[in-house]
Amino acid sequence: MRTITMISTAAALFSVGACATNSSTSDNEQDPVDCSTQTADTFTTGLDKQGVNGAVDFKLQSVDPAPSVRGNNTWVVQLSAMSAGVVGSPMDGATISASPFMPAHQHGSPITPVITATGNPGEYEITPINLWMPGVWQTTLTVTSGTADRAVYSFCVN
Ligand SMILES: [Cu+2]
Repeated sequence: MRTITMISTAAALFSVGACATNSSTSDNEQDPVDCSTQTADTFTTGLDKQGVNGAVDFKLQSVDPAPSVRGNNTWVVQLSAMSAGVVGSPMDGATISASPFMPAHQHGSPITPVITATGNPGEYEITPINLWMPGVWQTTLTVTSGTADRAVYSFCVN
């Protein structure tokens, strides 16, 4: 009973969030979005982002499916230490989190991704990246071990 209550409350919150910011029917959860009109990253293997603090270099090695889709996605990212703008050694044993966010509606995703080292130097699998609504999602990858840093990957899904 308690569990059922919590689930319906969460569902209600997401519904309210989507409706409250709807200015047109194109923002509706059910409707596809024309991603060609949206500003977002285009995935290429090794898509590189330097962390905002200049301490970590992020390379998105793969997205599955590619391109990203509405629903659950699996990403692989490689982290390397960075100093004075120069990319150094791969970072093993890093503590990472990933949080998808939809800026148009100011909401996130209810599913927390699991992050696992792949065994390749500085490489981690992140799954699921849950992009549950059509539109642009900004997913922030945050490293909290060592010098904290973060980078944002932005993808449009339908
Ligand atoms: Cu949304």
